[in-house]
Amino acid sequence: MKIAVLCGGVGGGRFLRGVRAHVRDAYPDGSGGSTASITAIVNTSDDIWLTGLRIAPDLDSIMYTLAGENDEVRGWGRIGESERVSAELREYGVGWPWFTLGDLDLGTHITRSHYLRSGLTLAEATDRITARWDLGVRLLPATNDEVEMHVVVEGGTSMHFQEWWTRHRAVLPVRSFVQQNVASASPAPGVLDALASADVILLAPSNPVVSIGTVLSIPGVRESVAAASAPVVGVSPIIGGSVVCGMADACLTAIGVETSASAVAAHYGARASGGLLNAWLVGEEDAALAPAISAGGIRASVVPLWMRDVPTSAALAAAALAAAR
Ligand code: FO1
Repeated sequence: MKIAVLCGGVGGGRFLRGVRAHVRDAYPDGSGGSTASITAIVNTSDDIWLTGLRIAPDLDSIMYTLAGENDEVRGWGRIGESERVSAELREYGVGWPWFTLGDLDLGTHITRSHYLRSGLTLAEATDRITARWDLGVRLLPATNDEVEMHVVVEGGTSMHFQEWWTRHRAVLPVRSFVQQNVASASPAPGVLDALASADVILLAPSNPVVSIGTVLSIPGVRESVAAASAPVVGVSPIIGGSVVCGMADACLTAIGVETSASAVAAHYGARASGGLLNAWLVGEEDAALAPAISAGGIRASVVPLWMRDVPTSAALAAAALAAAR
């Protein structure tokens, strides 16, 4: 079975950890792995050049989570991290003092920047970096082109998404999101093939605007998902009217979408009427929304959505694959 997962960072990493655990259990290959393959098509619009290094938060969050090296409490970065270099950067007055680059994390950014400066693409660099661990999931950036999400706040100031989120904690009201260079970007090699050959396509419970939205905006991707022979199943990133983590509510409000499991489903649209979704998983807290979602042409499943640990994430993955059948 070939599974393609469109995803962002924190929610994407936890969800992929569940998909991996589930397929290892449901489709074992006899040596601890799985006969199923998982390709994660990862958002890169959070990416940024800082102090000469290319930072790729979503690729790194997913990689660290699948490697078991992530800081589960903080939600991003490496476990056992230190911040000696970033203290030096602050003393020199370079970089962003509000954006902490841990010492171990810097190892990743230095390695990635080294590969990029050697002429490799982001996808090639990602293949080499992730080869350090047996992740059991192929991480594929949605594009090799440098796309960045910028936010125009009320009053007209424009800033990189990361500044809006990490410096201002998404409290500055957004006038618009500007997906820089997305219109001229190309899907990374392998992205469209992964979608065309998938048996199931999953939309992880990631930010529908900044993460999934950007991946779908790369020319050719939305069309490939819509045209794919595989069923498309999404997992709501909203439970009981609230985001699980991150700032999806502020992002949804900025594009005029209500922060609810049904509004996000409608935002992606029903496959039968030109949208993307065959099925949509909502939390038990949102069971009352399921009939209306199904009436809209998207088959709604009510399941426990909280990914507290690997078993609950694996159960969610199992429910998503069951909804695909
Ligand atoms: N998030 C924060 O809230 N504060 C930080 O200082 C911070 C640093 C950071 C460094 C590297 C990295 O890969 C991620 C980092 N994040 C930080 C998280 C990041 O902003 C989010 O994980 C995603 O960009 C949100 O989708």
